[in-house]
Amino acid sequence: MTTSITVAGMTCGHCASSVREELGEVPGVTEVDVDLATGTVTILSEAPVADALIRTAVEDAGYQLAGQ
Ligand code: 9UX
Repeated sequence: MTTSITVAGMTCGHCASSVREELGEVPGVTEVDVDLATGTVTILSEAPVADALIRTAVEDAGYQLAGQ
């Protein structure tokens, strides 16, 4: 399935890589696509991934979900 989130504060390619790596380690996630210009992050997974796991991964990478 596909989950779209918006991540605030990513300004460079390294930011995008950090977010991609952390989210990629969440169980069940198969692919992560980051659009640096818009902050849109698309997560592909075998099954629904809990919101809390996504939020924690984003925060572990050093960023926040937009609006939080
Ligand atoms: Mo470079 Mo992106 O410090 O935060 S990794 S702008």
